Amino acid sequence: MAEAETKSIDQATIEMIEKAASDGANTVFDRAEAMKPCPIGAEGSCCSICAMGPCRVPLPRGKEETPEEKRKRRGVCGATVETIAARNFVRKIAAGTASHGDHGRVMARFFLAVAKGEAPGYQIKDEQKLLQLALELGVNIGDRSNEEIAVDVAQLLIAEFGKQEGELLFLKRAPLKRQELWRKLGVAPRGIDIEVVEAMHRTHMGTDQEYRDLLNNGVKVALADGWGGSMIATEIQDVIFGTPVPVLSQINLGVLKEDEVNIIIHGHEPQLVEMMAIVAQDHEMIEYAKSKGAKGINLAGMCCTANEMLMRHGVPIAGNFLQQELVIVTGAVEAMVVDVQCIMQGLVDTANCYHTKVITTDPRAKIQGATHMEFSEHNAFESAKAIITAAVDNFVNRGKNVRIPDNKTDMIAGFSHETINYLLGGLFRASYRPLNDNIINGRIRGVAGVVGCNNPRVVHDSGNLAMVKELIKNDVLVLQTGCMAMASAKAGLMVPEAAAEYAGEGLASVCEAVGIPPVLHLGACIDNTRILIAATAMVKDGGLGDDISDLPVAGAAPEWMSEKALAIGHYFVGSGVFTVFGVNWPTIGSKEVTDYLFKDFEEIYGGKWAFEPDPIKAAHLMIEHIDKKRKALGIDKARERVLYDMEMRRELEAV
Ligand code: BF8
Repeated sequence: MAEAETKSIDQATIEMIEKAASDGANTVFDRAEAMKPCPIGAEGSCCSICAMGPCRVPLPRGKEETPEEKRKRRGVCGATVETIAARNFVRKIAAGTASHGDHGRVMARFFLAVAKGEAPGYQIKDEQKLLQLALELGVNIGDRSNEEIAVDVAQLLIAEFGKQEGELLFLKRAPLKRQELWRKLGVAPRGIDIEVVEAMHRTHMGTDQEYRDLLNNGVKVALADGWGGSMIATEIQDVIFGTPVPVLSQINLGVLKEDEVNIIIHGHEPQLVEMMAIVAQDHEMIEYAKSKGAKGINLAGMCCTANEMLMRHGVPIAGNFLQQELVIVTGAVEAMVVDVQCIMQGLVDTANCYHTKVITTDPRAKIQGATHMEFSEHNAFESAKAIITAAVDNFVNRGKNVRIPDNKTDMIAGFSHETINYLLGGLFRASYRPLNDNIINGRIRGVAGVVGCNNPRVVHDSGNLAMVKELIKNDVLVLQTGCMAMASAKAGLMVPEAAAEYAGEGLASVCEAVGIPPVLHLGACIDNTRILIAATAMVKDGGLGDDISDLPVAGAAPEWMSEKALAIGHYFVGSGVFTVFGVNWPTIGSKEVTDYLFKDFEEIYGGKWAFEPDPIKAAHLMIEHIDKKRKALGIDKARERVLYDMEMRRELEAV
């Protein structure tokens, strides 16, 4: 097997890893090989929060530890292994919540600017969703204009970030039983910023030193992400840019065009890319590109920005997280335009081997060696035009060393909660009833969310693909977001025909009847909140228990890498979902902490964590959990009947 084939299962990626090697370009794959993970940090046993350390308290290797040895295994301040592992874990959750929250805050302020007419070029696209939001939040509609209503809604949502008391408004969306549990446990978040700040305080040297308390507080912070910052971002983006509906597009490095100016947009916040999508089609801009010898301007997305553009405009996706440098290696990219989160600093180094310009656009995220062209929503058209002009001007610098892999795959995206509701029930009786019915009658065994990043410690895309294929083969409907959604799309799982090829008979029959793929793309990572809303809608529709923890559902992130992924996982667990992560587990250095998250949490929250690096075994943990929930609901027999019927059918066919 060629060396590159040990790093990815995606042909375009393999081809570009080989090209990078022959061009002398350094990528994440090379760096991952040169830099082995620190085993002490990886297990959560390194405490670096004060200058008496850093203290390393790793598990003893190769021998049983006596209680006396365990008692002495502490940091200089006396912090136990449990405290150190729990503090590290909660700090990561706080960082993830802060990242999603800061994205949500920018969106909320942008929403206010749009409502006040201070962001020319943008308007409210989904009036229906705005009015629903206003009703939900108690904003007066009367005969007021959309803009007047939007000002009030925006102000209420902005206030969520700095709120000091009470509860986040969107907690009321959760099933009643869940809300009561959160209140009883004292984990209902008051605001978004306050929970992040309190978590940073609690985990400071010498504050909270009871690991259970720390981990429960971690739930409070994570809920401020899932039912707070991320949910606010999703809702506002739908109102301004439109709620996604099914859209056909293509994915992988083959979406680049040899004879056009290729611009990759990479990051997370969609206001710039929305305007870039408009400017790239502007007649004057296209003529300008022609004057430089290009046939046109080709925009393609990377990471979550790609998901945003795909869901709402059908803009093709160039690739997922581990492909960000490789897209530059094609030699065909004039500009890599980035904003915040998941942007590797290595991009600049890779770009130095080619003609690509790396352009940072957000005041919070500059990169040494990149060109900074700040985007202003108050002057969006001009900002976007300046960036695209810089890319077009760079076309003449494209060298001869260009190779675009010809891999690109068709995909369908755009499965928002509203769309699923409509597809299942129709416009006038939109509901999750048909989904619940098919779960109850056993055709669909359960629902799984498979989300998260890529990680070079796992063969690129392999964890996702093995897991998703195993789940759908076993009649589990899969919902996806983020970079994992892209891995499935590249492998052809996000077209309706995939149901007949890969899904079990029960799931395939439902997909065929509704006309959907067995793997649904719900959007970017902040849109994991659509999964929370979908789960809540399943509870409210009836027949599957009265809390999210009763549902036959499970979650996973087989190739995760970011702190945001931990925040997402923890809010799913705190919302009652069994969640399994691959790659590594950041508290493995403490048996107590790990047991608390993997066992005790189920009794407290109805959801718990698990770690399983083998994706097939992980899929079976999810299926086992789904079956356990089916049994508790008394619907396990229905599935046996469906399978029996199929068996009988096969026997009949054989006769
Ligand atoms: O926020 S899946 S690598 S791009 S963190 Fe990042 Fe992970 Fe991709 Fe989107 Ni989510």
